[in-house]
Amino acid sequence: MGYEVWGLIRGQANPRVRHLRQLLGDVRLIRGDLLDQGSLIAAVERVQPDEVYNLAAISYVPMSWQQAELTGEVTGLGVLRVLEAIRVCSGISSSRTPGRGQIRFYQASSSEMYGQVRESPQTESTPFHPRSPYGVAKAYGHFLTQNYRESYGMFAVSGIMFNHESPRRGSEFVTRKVTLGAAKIKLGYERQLRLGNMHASRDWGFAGDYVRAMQMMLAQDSPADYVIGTGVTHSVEQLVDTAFRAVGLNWRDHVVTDAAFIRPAEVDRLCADPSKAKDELGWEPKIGFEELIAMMVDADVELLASSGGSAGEEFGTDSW
Ligand code: F7E
Repeated sequence: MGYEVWGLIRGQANPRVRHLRQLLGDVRLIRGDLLDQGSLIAAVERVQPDEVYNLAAISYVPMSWQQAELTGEVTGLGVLRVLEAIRVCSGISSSRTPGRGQIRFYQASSSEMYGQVRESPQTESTPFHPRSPYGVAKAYGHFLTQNYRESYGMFAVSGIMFNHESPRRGSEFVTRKVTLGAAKIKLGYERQLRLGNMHASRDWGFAGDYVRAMQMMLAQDSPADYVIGTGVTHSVEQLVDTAFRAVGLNWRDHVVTDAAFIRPAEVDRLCADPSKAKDELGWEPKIGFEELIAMMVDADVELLASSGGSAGEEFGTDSW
């Protein structure tokens, strides 16, 4: 698409950099940290971007109860620091002074903001009732993005992303935990998979489709927020059934529930209404649930076969 892409990395001798370079090829890396305002200003000054995508967060919901303050700092206030870096580097003062050539900003908002849902399916105007410190921090980032758009005329938009998955998903999240677990059991590396609430339901889509939506949102003539999801919901039990069937196993022979994975407050059921994205952006997901899970299971079988069963252990699938 003619993009020159820069990625922000944090920390000293960050062990993920080597892995990132293998995965991402042409992406250039620059140092910076969402906890450090100056580093973000320096990064924006150095790169002079046309578009900034804030996909960074502490994103594992259970961890947000363990490290609530850090989650607020990174997932919530981190958005403020990125917006401030853009504002300062663009020379925008207190007045509404949008101008040509302004930097466009995308914020990855989350369906976790709906939490205990007020209506179903969820649209851009459904009220929020977050159920975790993560959801609360995301709601802050969402409102702040709107506020910078309204206060300074910035081209700042939020995509309210429902769960988006791929073979690159960390193994602490339920889809990958299940596809990796099914593959390990199939290949004889493990016999059992321990999970939490099997009745929770999510609108799971393919991450590649969602990234396409982000880019479309920034290519519009005027800034607006959009719900991005498939409109189809499945339970964790249906997910497990689909993944185990993909490797010819019956999940009931292998899956046990474990209270260690039950959350202090649960989001029971999420389902997107992506009509606005369809009507205004022309966006639709290309990959459905069955195809997504089959893709993830196949990738995990292949990964395990080539790594001798150790795949996924760098993330761990322990209880929180
Ligand atoms: O849980 C249930 C769990 O951790 C999904 C993040 O990307 O999407 C993600 O958040 C459901 C929950 O994702 C296990 O209780 C049952 O109801 O895969 P998850 P999430 O919490 O929905 C949103 C949109 C984000 O923004 C987040 O950053 O599955 N569940 N048993 C389990 N979940 C996990 N992780 N592990 C289990 O053993």
